[in-house]
Amino acid sequence: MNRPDRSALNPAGFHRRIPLQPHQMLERLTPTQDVIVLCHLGVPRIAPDAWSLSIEGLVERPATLRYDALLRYPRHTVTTVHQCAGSPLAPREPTRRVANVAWGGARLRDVLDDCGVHQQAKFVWSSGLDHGRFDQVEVEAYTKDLPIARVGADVLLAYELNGAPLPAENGFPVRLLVPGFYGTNSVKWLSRISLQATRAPGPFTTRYYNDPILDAAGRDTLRTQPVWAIAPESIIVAPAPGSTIACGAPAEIWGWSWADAGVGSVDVFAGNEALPTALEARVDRAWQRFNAVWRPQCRGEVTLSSIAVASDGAVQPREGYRNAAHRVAVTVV
Ligand SMILES: Nc1nc2c(c(=O)[nH]1)N[C@H]1C(S)=C(S)[C@@H](COP(=O)(O)O)O[C@H]1N2
Ligand SMILES: [Mo]
Repeated sequence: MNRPDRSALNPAGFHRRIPLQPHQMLERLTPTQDVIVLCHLGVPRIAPDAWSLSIEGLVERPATLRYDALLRYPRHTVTTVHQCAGSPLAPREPTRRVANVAWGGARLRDVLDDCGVHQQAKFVWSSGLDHGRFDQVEVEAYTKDLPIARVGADVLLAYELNGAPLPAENGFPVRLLVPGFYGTNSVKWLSRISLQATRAPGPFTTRYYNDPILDAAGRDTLRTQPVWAIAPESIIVAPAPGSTIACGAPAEIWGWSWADAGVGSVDVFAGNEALPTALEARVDRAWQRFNAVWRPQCRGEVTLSSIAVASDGAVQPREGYRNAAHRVAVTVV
């Protein structure tokens, strides 16, 4: 059915771009053209003066915010790791689709304060202007939720990426941006915010993006948890897979690590050998560089790996989860 009130999608349908492999993530701040793009339903094309955001639900004063009014709120910036959780159809598969970028926009907190949030509101529901079919399911709008306690200081109604207006694919003119949560929660082409007492219905909060909770033995407990906070993770940028390393001489192994809580330490391994590893402190919510020095023995193929330990003690798993350790095979000659 043709619905003229709905935004045109170009392209329509699932659309994604994964420009960089870990060994290509050389830059601290990812250039915009190298940022991952993930659109379940297509890319709406919206002019700023045709855009507005409705704020409704458990608020004293529901509002419709236009683009120029949004720009009058104080501009806030956050540099943060931006990571796709991977396919909701393969939630335990590591994909390492990640970037580190600067976002600019208005604080959601400031806008909500002007609307007066009711005490009973516990969740922020957010919907985009994209619509269509994903995995055989017909979707009216891409809708996500987050706990209201999370809104705090740095959840943004973002209109800038790396100091320029958002590209269409990344949510132009305005997207939600939840620093420290997986990208899936940061709704692009944002059109509606609704304050509610419960989690949002809809496929992207109920059917997809809920992880099975496993017990200590790795068995499914039949309970799930939403894919919200980014779990501790690290990637080895250099050496690249398949590199040849000279034996005897010191070689540097370096990469990036991140977690919602920040990373407290990283352990780098050459085979089973743990290497002394230095880690920089977190600035804002950016990823943190680690580096280790290795004096390889002359022994052929070696697998390098790294394990991040978050500041709250959570440890990156070796396998079986989306944040499982990254392994890089190199040859020592
Ligand atoms: N409206 C809408 N927002 C969305 C999506 C979407 O399909 N529609 N995809 C989500 C997913 S899964 C990710 S990983 C991020 C990707 O953001 P980016 O394309 O700007 O990198 O957007 C999220 N926000
Ligand atoms: Mo994603």
